[in-house]
Amino acid sequence: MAVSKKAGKKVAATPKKAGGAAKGKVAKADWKEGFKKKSVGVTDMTLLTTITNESINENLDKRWKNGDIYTYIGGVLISVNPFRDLGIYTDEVLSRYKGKNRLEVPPHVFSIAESAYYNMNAYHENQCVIISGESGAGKTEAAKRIMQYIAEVSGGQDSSIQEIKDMVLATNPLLESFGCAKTLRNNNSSRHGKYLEIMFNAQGEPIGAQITNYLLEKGRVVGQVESERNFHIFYQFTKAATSEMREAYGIQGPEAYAYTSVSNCLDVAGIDDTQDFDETIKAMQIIGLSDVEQSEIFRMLASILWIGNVQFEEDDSGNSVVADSGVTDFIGYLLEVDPALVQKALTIRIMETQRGGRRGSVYDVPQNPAQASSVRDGLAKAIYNNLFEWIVSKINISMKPRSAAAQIIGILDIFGFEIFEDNSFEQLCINYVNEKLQQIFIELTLKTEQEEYVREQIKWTPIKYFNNKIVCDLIEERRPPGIFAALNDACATAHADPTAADNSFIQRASALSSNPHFDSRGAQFLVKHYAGDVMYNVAGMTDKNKDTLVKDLLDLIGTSTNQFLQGLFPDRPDPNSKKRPPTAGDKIRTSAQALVENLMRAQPSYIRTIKPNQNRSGSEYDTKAVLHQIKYLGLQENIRVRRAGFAYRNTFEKMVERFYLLSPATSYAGEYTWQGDSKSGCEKILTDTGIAKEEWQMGVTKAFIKNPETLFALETMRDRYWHNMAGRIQRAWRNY
Ligand code: AOV
Ligand code: MG
Repeated sequence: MAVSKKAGKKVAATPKKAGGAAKGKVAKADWKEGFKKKSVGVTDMTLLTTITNESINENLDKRWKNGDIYTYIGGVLISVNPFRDLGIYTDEVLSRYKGKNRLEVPPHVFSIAESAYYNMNAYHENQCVIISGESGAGKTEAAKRIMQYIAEVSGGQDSSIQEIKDMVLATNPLLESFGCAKTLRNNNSSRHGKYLEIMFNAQGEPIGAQITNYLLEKGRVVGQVESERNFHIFYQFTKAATSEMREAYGIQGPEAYAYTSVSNCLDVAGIDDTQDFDETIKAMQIIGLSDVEQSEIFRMLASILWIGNVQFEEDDSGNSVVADSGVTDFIGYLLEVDPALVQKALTIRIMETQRGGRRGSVYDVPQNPAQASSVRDGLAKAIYNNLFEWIVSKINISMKPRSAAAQIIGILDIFGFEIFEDNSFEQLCINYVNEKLQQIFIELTLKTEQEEYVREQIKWTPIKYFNNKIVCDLIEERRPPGIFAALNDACATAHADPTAADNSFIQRASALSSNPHFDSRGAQFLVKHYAGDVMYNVAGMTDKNKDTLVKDLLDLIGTSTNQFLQGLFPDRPDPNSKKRPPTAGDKIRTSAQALVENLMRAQPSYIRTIKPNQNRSGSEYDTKAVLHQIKYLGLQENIRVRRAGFAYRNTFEKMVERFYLLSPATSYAGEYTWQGDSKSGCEKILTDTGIAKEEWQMGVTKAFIKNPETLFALETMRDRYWHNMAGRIQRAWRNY
C-alpha cells in the first residue's frame, strides 16, 4: 500500500486499485496553471511540525504577508482579513474551484462553499456554514463570497431559478444599508445577526430562501458615540434623495438631523453613500418592493429623522414643552396623525390607577424634558426596528419556495464579539450570541469528537480545552438566575422607574459573583468572555431589556390613517393581560437557542475569521493581537484533536448508498445488489477498495476515515467507475 509521507506524517493513502493517478494528474496541472504564485507556510496547519500558538501565528503571518489569507485546520477554514483587494474573487478564480475537492486547490472560501454544495448533493444532507470571529474580522465578506459561489455553480437555466439567485444576492446591499453601520471597529459593521437559508430542489438548484434576523441594535437609530454613524441608509437617503423625495418628506443633508449628526461623522472613507443608494433602490426592486412600498419606507425614514429633531424646553413647573411645534406638525403630516396628539404623546403620560387588578381612574402625568426625550427616542427606535423586521419578512415572502425543498444550505453571519469603552445591553446580547457559537464549535469539534472516540474505543489521549459553557450558563441560566433572568426580575419588581430597576439588578447581580467569570462592581459588572473581559455599564440596561413602547405611543400610532405604519405595529398588548410580555433578553435567548438547534441539525462547515490589526491596515500584522485570537478561538486544540482523530465519518447506510459501486459484493454492472446489513456492506466496500486498514475503522453506527485524502480517493474511484460505465454504455450503443 502506497502511503505518501510528508513532514514525517502519514497524510495520504493512495488507493492501489483504481489508482490515485486521476487525482494526482488533474490536480497538479491545475496547480501549475492557475496558481503560479508559490504559497508559503503550510496550507493545512495539522501539518505543522510543532503545534504551539506561536507556530500557528508564525504560519498565518508568513502566509498573510504573501497574500495567502486562507489556511486550513482540516476542514475548518481560517481566514485572516487582508484589508485590501487581492483579486481572488473573480469569475476566473471561482471557476478553478468548481467541482474540485479542497485538497486539489489552494485554501479558499470558495472551497468551503464548493464542499458544502457538493456534500449537500452527494449525501442529501442539509449543510450550514458557521462564520465566526470578532468585529471587523471578515465574516460578512466571507458570507457574501459563499453566496456568490453558490449562485454561480448551482445550475439552472430556468428563469425562476435565476430570479431566486438574483434576490438572494440583492438581500446583501438591502440589508447592509438598513442593518450595517460604521463603528469604531468596522466601517461596515453588522448591527444585527442573520441566518440565511438557501433551499434547493433535488437537482441542486435554488428554489427559495429564508432569512432569520437576530436582534437589530436599534439604539443606534437615536444616537451613536463620537465618530460612529447611524445605519448607512440614513446617509444614503439624506445625501441622494431625489428632489421629489426631498419635497415630499422634507429631506435635507445628514447635517440637518440630530440622529445623523450627533456623532460628528457624516462620511466614511471607502463608502460612497450616493452610489450605494442606487444599489439599495435596485435591490428593493429585485426583491419586489412596489413603488408604493418604497415610498412608505422613505416616509418612515423621514419621520424618524424628524422625530429626532424634536427638542423640549422646560416650563415653570419643570414640565416639557415642544420647542418648535413646526417640527411636530411635520411629523403629524408624515405619520398621518393629528399633530396635537404627537405633542401630547411626547410630553404627557397617561397613567391609570390599578385597584385589585381592576383598572381605576385615568390621569395625565406631565413629563420633564429628559423623560420626554426618552419617549421621543423610543418612538423612533420602535418605528425603525419594526420597519427593519417588515423588510426582512417582505424579503422572505418574495423568496418563499413554491415547492418543498429537498435540501438547505444555511449561512450564518452574525455581529462579531465586541468590546467598547461603554458596553451596554447591546454588547451583552452580541457577545452572548458569540459565546453560543463558540459553544457549538467546542461541542462539535472538541467535545463530541473526543467523546465519540471514547465511545468507539479508539486509543486516545484526551486534549484539554476551555469549555465556555460556564459563561453561557452565567448569562442564560434560569435557575439559579443568570444575568438575563436577574434583569427580568429587576424589571418586574421595579417596573415604573428605570433607575430603581437598574439598582435592583445591581443587588441581584452580586449573587452571581460566585461564578468565576463574573464580577459585580457597583454600577458596572465584568464578564470574562471566552474572547476577553468586558466591563458592562448597568445604567439603562433594565429599560433596554424591558423593551416596551409606552402605551401612549401605541395609541398615537393607532390613530394614524397610514395603513403602512399601522401594519408595522400589528400587536397591541392587552393591558389586562397578567402575562408579562417577553423581554429583549428573553427574545435573544430563545432565538439563540433555536439557532443552535437548527445549526446542530445540519452538517457544519466552519470559517474562523481573524483580524490582523485594529487599523484596517493591509500591511500591519499585529502579532500580539492575532495571538490573542488564536488562543481564544482554540486553534491549537483544534489542530491537536484533528491530528489525532478521524477526518471523516458517516453512517454505514450513507456509506453503502454512496460507494456501493466500488465492490463486486455490493453491486453488479452498476446496479445495487447488496442484501445484507449496511455495516457488513460498508466493511466489504472499504476492504475491496484496498485502502490501507489503518486508514479506516468501523464504529458502532459509523465508519471512520482517518485522512481526507482517503475519502477523496474513494470519491475519485467512484467518479471513474461512473465514467467507465458511461463509456461502456456509449460503446454498446455504437456497436448496436
Ligand atoms: P465582520 O462582518 O466580521 O465584522 P466584515 O466582513 O464587514 O467584518 O469586514 C470588515 C472589512 O474588512 C470589510 O468591509 C472589508 O473592507 C475588509 N475585508 C474583509 N474581508 C475581506 C476580504 N476577504 N478581502 C478584502 N477585504 C476584506 V462585524 O459585522 O463588525 O462583526 O459586526
Ligand atoms: Mg459583519
